[in-house]
Amino acid sequence: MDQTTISLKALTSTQVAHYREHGYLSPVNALTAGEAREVRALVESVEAKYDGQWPRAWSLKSHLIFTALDRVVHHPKILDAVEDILGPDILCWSSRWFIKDKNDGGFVSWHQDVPYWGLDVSENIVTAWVAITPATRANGCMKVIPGSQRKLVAHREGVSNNLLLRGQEVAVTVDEKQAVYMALAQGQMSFHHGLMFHGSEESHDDERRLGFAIRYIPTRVKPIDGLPKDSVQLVRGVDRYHHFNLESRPFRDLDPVDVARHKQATDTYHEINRLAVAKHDELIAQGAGARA
Ligand SMILES: O=C(O)CCC(=O)C(=O)O
Repeated sequence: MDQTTISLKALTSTQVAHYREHGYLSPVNALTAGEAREVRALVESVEAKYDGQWPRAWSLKSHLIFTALDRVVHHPKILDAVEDILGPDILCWSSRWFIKDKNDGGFVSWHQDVPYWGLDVSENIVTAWVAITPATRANGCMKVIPGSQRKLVAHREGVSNNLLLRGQEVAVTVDEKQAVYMALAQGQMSFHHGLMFHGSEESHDDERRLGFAIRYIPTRVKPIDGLPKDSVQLVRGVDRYHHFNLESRPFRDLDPVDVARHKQATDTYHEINRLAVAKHDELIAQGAGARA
């Protein structure tokens, strides 16, 4: 989409140009501090029932089973800004919790996202990373390498203590001096492109770091051939392509029907994640990279 011919809803043309050139944008206002506090209260009430930890089974796509998280994924301030980046027809492909506590050892190695998602890597795929608590250098805010979104690179897996599902890490040297740290106030968000090199360090701070990462894609995005059919939620506009099954919104927390559908959706996610890895080398050999 030619961004110069549409009127922007939330971002300035300078912010959109920054995202397009550098692959990230931060900070962007999203939730009010009060809205973020309500989400934190939900998370901590759930954690209190499950040995003080957010259940692993609900790490992904928890917006399908909790109404407060559904509201975040559909929040007009977030979607207006996402629309400025992706255009009017938007799917939420997934969401994911990244939670760190002081000295828990959790970190995220440098990696790119889309190669693990079974989606066309040349597409403009964006994560809105929403700070449910303040994200700072001390508690391990996210860091990015500007401009790294232009090319898909090889990854290795199994880096321990990594918060990522497969412990993946780019198999190239990263110049840490180029890193930009995306500190956020409570309720703010950052955007990063799906091929951006990004990661984060361990927390050494008393302030918990609760990050809710929401993955948005334009409806036109094609899944890679040969994978199980994935599911997504239409959050704005119209889906004229029907590349995915459509997910429904929850009307109350943990409705058994929603919980069963959520399990099916996340099982498919894991299966795609596993199979997509095998396609990496093929894509790298083709010189795959970002179009947007
Ligand atoms: O929360 C973090 O530190 C990393 C987040 C991340 O890897 C992602 O949103 O893809």
